[in-house]
Amino acid sequence: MSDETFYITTPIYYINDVPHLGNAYPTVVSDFIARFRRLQGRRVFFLTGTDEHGVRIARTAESKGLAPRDWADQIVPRWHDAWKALDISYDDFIRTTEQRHEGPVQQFVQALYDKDEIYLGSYEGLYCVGCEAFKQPDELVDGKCPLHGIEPEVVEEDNYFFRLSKYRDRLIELYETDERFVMPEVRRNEVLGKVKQGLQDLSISRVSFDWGIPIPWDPKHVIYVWVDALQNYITAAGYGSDDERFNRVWPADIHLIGKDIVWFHAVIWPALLMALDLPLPRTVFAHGFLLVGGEKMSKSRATGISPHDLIETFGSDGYRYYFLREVSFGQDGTFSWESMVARYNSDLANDLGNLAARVLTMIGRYLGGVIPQPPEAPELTAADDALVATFRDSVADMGRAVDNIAPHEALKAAWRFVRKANAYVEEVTPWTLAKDDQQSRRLEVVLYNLAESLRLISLMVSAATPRAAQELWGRLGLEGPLEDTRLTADGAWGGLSGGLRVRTGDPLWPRLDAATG
Ligand code: ME8
Repeated sequence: MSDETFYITTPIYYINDVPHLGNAYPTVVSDFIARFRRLQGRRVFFLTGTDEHGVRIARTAESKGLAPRDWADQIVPRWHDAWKALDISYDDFIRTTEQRHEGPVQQFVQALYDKDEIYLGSYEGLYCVGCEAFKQPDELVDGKCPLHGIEPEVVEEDNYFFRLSKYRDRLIELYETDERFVMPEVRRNEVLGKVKQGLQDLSISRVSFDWGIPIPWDPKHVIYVWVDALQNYITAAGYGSDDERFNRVWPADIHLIGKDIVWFHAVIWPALLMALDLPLPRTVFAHGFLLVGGEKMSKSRATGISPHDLIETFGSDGYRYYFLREVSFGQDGTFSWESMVARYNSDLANDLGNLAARVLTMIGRYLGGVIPQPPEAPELTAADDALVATFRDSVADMGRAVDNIAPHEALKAAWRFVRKANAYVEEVTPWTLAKDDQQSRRLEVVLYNLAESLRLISLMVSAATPRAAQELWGRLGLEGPLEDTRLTADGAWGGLSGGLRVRTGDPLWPRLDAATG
């Protein structure tokens, strides 16, 4: 199992604009999970990218007076920049306009056609350009798409259709037998209910515009942007270009997406894969929306805030930590400046920042800055045992929470240990021990335990706050990138060697004033 590649994906984003907090959200969460799996020693493939075809992008480019391709080439670097600023450790970034994607997508669609999974028909429907999808009249509110607040356009054209309706029973069986296929459960039930009501065949080509991948046997049609986009998950893994790699990497373990695009991922995508007898992704996890003042944040509404605006104040770590910890993953979350400052101050500046500062300062002051030798078992007291027990429980809880795709629970578990270490300081009062010569070995033991706690905490928080974790690691006198460490090998209590020289320094997270910004 552990030799298998752990494959996680974000949605590939529309490039009608630069990234906003909503797009950064699944990207940060995927990065956290990818980093945590690497820490557990897994081979990881973490994919993100951009969705560049379709009417929406064609119109955006037109409004800028540019060809779609030129617009794409101009804006994609801004997406790279945002992910760099957030320390996103993706292994690959796919663009749907790349040859490595377009060729295999044509192969895929041709294979469907050859198997008679596709036929020519005509369609009349209401198309929402924001969703890049046809809408049923009962999905509209006051004649408008509830997600985009715009009236869909009437489209009537000859289209190729995929025989989606044929897969209804197999899909129902999938949702009913595999409870991890669509998560969380509320989304699985929604999808199950909707599919039970019936499935219509899916229009998979368009003729009225040409910004897309041509249908290989009838190039005046372009492939429907969603059918094109979904395939990024397999083309980046080697489908149609590198079979050996594809077999090794695919299926994805997690497609992390927002709840707005569950239908495409949990219904259309598995049906397309079933049609070609390809393995299905293991889990489609749909997270909730980030809301500002009660409204969904989006590129087309004025509530879009740039990640850069927040990174300036909170740093990449503070940004990542807030969204990972504050929102119950899977539910909607409300972003506010005040809650971000409060979370930063309480968890980062106070709990962890103070612990690090106190421990490093005491090692400096009482032990000349050198980590003492590890204690032998008989030297340990009940207080020490309780500290170690909390470490073991919280690291195990963290692993379970990541398995359940619950980053907020994972960090809650890590912080239980951070708070326990602070409570231990209060309990063993090293400053009292320092006044008593008889207690010099006891002082060494407790400061060893605290330094070891800091080492393990750097490991545990490194997937969420990689910069501070690396800094803390270095201040403990440990060398090398934290990214090369493994929980399996380095995550056992007692792994810290005596004799290392620690370094104090500026606060890891200076406290923020509530009025900042
Ligand atoms: O749908 N809160 O791209 P997209 C939380 N290209 N998450 C949000 C959000 C918000 N307010 N707004 C957006 C597309 N998101 C397609 C995907 S995948 C094969 C193709 C996140 O640019 C959320 O994860 O509209 C959502 O699913 C994704 O951004 C959609 O980004």
